[in-house]
Amino acid sequence: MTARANEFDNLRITLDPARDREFLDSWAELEVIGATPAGGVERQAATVEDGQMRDWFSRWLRERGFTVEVDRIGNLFGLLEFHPGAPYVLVGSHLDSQPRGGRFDGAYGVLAGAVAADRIRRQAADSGVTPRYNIAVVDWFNEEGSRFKPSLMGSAVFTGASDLEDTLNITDQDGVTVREALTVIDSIGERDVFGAGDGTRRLAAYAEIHIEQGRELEKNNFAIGLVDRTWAANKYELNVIGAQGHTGATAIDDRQDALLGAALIVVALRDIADEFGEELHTSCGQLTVLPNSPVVVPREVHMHLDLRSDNDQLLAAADAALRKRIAEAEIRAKVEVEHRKAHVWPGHHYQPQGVELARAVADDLGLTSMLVRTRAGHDSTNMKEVVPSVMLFVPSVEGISHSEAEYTSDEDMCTGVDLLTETLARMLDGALDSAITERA
Ligand code: HGY
Ligand code: MN
Ligand code: MN
Repeated sequence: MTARANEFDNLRITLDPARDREFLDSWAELEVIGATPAGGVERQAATVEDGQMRDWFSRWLRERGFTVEVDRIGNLFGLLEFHPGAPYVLVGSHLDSQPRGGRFDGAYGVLAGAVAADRIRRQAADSGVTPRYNIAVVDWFNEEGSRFKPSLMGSAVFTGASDLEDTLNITDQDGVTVREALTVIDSIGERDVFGAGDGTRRLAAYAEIHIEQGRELEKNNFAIGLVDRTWAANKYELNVIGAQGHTGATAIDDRQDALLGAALIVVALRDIADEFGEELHTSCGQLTVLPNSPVVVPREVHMHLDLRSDNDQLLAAADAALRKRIAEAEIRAKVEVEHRKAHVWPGHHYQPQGVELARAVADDLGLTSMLVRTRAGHDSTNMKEVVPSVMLFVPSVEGISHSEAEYTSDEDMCTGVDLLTETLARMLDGALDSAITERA
């Protein structure tokens, strides 16, 4: 299905089954960590399985000569320093997963980045020619945001978008803090790996590869997605407050049913999506019902919702529609709705120089590529605000993600590793030096 070139002029990358094998052998070791019986994985942030994965990955890095360091929010780095003091090009993604998640989301990008970096290390050793910049590989802590909210946690602290202390004090549903959970898996460092305060100062650029989690590449039969923009997201944490009562005895008119209020909001989300069309995605992914007992009218429901769109104005209109429907739900169910927290990211562009660089590499490798917008959040969503960033996609079968049925073929993964290796090599030689970040 995927177009892969067999030979090129003046290029370091050629189709090479032995090299693919290196990636695939490591992948076979990695994908079983936290495996679920139905073919997925469960490695939520800072759980035992996430810790096992991080230990495996640290060993993998050390065996190949990387120096492993963990920063104060648990981001795990593998460093290859060719020139002491020179900036780094960072490449990676995340090793944590959703509950009963897919094997590929995040983990593919971390291993692809590590293998790409390792190929460049070996090439430098063989040729005696070192890149201009140093290389760092990263496993961002808690990209998924399932156990600890919000998502994109490690990269948000790294880029200064979130406060370190506040983040370390965030708790999971059992009241365990991020700090405690990271301590349990022995994965919390004492310093900022790239210098105090501003981790981005010593970075020249960032690259990430990921499965598409959508159908565009598959539908159009393209090998590579060049991500030029991210959809905006508004995530909300609501608390619906009613009054506890007897499900049999309390008169319907007397009830303040928090679950009814929550249900009305869930239905409103779908109605709003239907009304606004394909440019808006809405959902509620988590409800915590209190006391969650069969004969008790629920007194309280915590809800996590999200609204996403490529269009900022449409998102604002959807937000207004949702607020109106929440007010209606309050009246109908006789409940009060508190907005506890929100996590918002705007619909920004990636630097065009990064997109063009990746397109040129894909062309040189004989790979078909197309522009795509990411609807999912990625750590590059944070990184592109502070350093020139490249975001690449490989196809996802049927676009299925956050599911045990998530699948990307070996061939597509290996193609992505080749593309990433060459893109990284050019970034290490300064290909994105002229790109400007939005927040610079
Ligand atoms: O898209 C998301 O919200 C997740 O962080 N990847
Ligand atoms: Mn991901
Ligand atoms: Mn994910």
